[in-house]
Order: sequence, then C-alpha cells, then structure tokens
Amino acid sequence: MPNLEAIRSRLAKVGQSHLLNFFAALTPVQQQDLLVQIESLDIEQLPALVDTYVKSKPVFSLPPELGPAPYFPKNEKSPGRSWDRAAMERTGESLIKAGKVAAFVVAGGQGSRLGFEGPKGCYSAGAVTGKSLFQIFAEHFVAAKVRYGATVPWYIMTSPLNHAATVAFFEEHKFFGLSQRDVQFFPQGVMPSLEIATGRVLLAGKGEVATNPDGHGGCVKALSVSGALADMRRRGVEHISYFQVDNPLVRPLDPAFIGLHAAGPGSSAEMSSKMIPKAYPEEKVGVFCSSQGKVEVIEYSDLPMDLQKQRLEDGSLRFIAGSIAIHIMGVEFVERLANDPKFALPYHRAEKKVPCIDPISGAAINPSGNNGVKLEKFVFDALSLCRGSIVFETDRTEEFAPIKNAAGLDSIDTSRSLQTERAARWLEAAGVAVPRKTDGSPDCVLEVSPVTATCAAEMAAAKPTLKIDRGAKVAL
Ligand code: UD2
Repeated sequence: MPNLEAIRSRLAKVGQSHLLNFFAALTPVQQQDLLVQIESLDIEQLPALVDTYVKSKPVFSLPPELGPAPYFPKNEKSPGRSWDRAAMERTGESLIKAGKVAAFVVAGGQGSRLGFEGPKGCYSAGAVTGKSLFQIFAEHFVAAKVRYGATVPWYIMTSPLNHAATVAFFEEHKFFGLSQRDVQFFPQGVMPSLEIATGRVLLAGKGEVATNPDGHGGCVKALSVSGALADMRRRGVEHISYFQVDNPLVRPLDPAFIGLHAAGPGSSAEMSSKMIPKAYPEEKVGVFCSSQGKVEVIEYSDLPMDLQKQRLEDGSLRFIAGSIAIHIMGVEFVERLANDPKFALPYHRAEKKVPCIDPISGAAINPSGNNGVKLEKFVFDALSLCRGSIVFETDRTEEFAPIKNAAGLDSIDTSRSLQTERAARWLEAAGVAVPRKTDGSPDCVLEVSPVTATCAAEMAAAKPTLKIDRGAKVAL
C-alpha cells in the first residue's frame, strides 16, 4: 500500500491536496485504489503543466522555412517525380514474408463523438455484414498467412478505460481466427484532467481522480513499458504498421508503402506516412509540411487559412497533403525515442466537458460547458525527430472511410458508401458489371473482406464471377 503521508505531502507541494478530501470516508479498498492511482500519476510535473496549458494557452508559431512536404505520388510515372513501384513492392512483400512487419492499432481513444458505449473497435462497420472494425482488421492478418505465408503479430493499444472490454470482445469472438499469442493488448498511459478555471485536478468520484488517455502519442512509451517492443525484437519484427481504429478501409499490409518506408529514396526507415490530397482548403485533417528539411504534420486548426487556401499554377492546393493517420514506424526508431531520457513529445491542449464531483461538497457535477483541460500527445510529432521521413500519396476511396460521428460527415453512412464505391471499382476493373444510379453511385451495397482482396489487383486475381442486381447487398 502506498504511504498516505508521503502522498499527502507530495500533493501539498503541488497544490493538489483536495484529491484526499474524502479519503477518511472511503472504505479501505477504495483508499488503497485511490492511493495507487495517485501514485501512478506524475504529480510533480503538474505545476509546470498547469502554468503552460491551463493558466495560459501555448501560442502556436509556424516552424521556420515552412513549405509543403514532398511526397511520392500514387502514379509512379508522374513526370519529374517517378519512382520504382515494382522494386518497392518487391521489397515490401519480402519484408512481410520474412515476418519483419507487425501491425499496430491505436484503440485507446474515448470515441465520445460516435456516441457508442464500448470500445470503438467493437463498432459494427461492415457495409453488408456488419462486422466489427476489429474483425475487419483481423481479417488482414488471417489473410496474410495464405497470401504471404507469414505471421503478422498484431498489437492493440487500449486505455485503462476500455482495456478489459476490448480483451473480452476478442475472447468472445475467438480472436477472429488469429492465434491468441499473435495478438497482444496493452493499455496506454493517462493524464489527470485539469479544471480550466483553477488548474486543479478534477475528481471523478470521492475515491477517483478524473483522467484521460494521454493521446496516441502515448504509444511510444506504452509500446516500450508494455514489453511490446521487446516482443517484436524476439520475433525479428523491424517495422510497425500503425493505424487508427476508426478506418475500415485501411490497408495495413501495403507492400509499396512498406517498401518505400524501408528502402525508398530519402527514407531513414524511421517513420513514414500516407497522405490523401485534401478535397478543399478547410478540410479538417492535419497537413504534411516541411520545415528545414524535416517533415511535420500541422493540425488544421494551427495552419493559417491563407496558407491552406494557397494554390499552385495548375489550381491544386499548395498544402495539399492531408494526414489520414497511417504510418509505419521502425522498431529501432521507437526504441531510440523510448530509451532517450530527454525524449518528450509536446502536449496538446483540448477543452472538454468532464463530469466530476465538487471537491468540497462531493456533489456530482455534469457540466453543460467545457470545464476541463485534457492534455494529449500526438504521434505525428515524432516525425520531425526522424533523420529522413517520406510521405506516400494514396487514394481517398481506396483507403479512407473513417467512422467518427454518429451521423453526417465521417459516419457509418459515409463509410458504407465508400466501402461500396471501392468494391465497385475493384469489381468493375475485374470485369464484373456493377449497377449504378444516374448520379454514378453504385445502386447496391458491397463489402469486400480483406481475405478476398486488399487491392484491385488481388480482386482481379480472384477472378470474381457474379451478377449484381440493382439494390442487392453483396459481401465477398
Ligand atoms: C485524427 C488526426 C487528423 C486526421 C484524422 C484522420 C489527430 C490529432 N488528428 O483526428 O489529423 O489524421 O485522425 O482520421 O490525431 N487514440 C488513442 N489514444 C488516445 C487518443 C486517441 O488510441 O489517447 C486513437 C483513437 O482510438 C483513434 C485515433 O487515435 O484510433 C484518432 O483519434 P481521434 O479521434 O482523437 O483523432 P481525430 O479523428 O480527431
């Protein structure tokens, strides 16, 4: 049991004594839980964090010599920017076959926008089958056994808030056919949630500090302390295919991208990214920029609108490369960061509604407006620490159909349409007629399992023969 007096005095030094206001009224078990929770937090850093992020707001300053990041175009024959796709695909494929590629999904987010109780990966996403996001991802690794004769170990970052539910979901579904020892779960760290008005740490209950996951950037530390990096080393894994839990169209095993990351011109094989051309200047995605030869992502809210609106002579956006949060990270790179005592990604501040209790009366507070500051780290801030980082263009319909909101933009409806459109393209390219409406959109609902195909070429190789009726729902 952590020492009560030691914790009391540490809290007093950082102005957070109220966390023990209800201690005497708790049961011995609750007391123990509270002390363990406080002990797990880095409370000594709180005064500096409160000064920087609560009492003031960090002002974003544009990095020097800012320009758009260069990227490998999806058309490898683009004049002046050609690259050897076949060679990169060969390299990527041989790395997958040799078991040097692991998959990694960050699934620790709270998913509050979706309004779904439970881990977001359990959300029913398949356009026809209603398969969960986790199942769709799992099928890539099930298929890799046949397609590449390879085991792709899969690491899943949860948060303390959804860890048990995530593991239970996999158990209930027998790991979707994967071997249990090739799927590993670990929770990310948390940060205390801070009251905007005072900088005080909020209490979720009389015996519980209000915390929030420490952002996807928390994965660098979590990969290390969980033993995931060590496990990768044991297995001979060199590259980590990183993706978010909300995108059912992600292609975690893309040989061209893996090849470009590992051996492409200008890549240090440390951390690479995929981008899609932004559809319009105001689109809410981070933008790949370059500053003094380094790649970085600048969040849309930080990049001045006049820059976002700049266009080249051909009319395309100058800052065109939108981040879809798909990366590959070198195991060595993550180890280097995690083992460097001076390494720290910056915090980003977000104002949120945080349900809590009054620290004096203990009354529950359900705030109607933002009362809390959450601090999070972003994984893409590690890009500027690379010696050389490459960006690879992909097609929106091929790889990006995120489910973030309950309705409207980036919802299950838009995702279903994109899943259908992508499947229609692949089927048409393979010679199958797809009924389309007068506006050009498919007059059917389609879903392709990653076991069937993960790209148009694999669909063509599967030689599909089927007739799709208007209004039909077809899962392949
Ligand atoms: C992210 C990117 C945005 C764009 C978009 C593409 C940031 C800040 N913005 O926006 O630029 O690329 O994705 O879809 O990343 N997560 C954790 N732990 C955490 C917080 C998040 O695992 O503590 C995971 C979460 O489960 C999800 C992913 O990170 O898989 C993205 O989280 P988000 O919903 O906060 O990011 P979003 O959609 O605002």
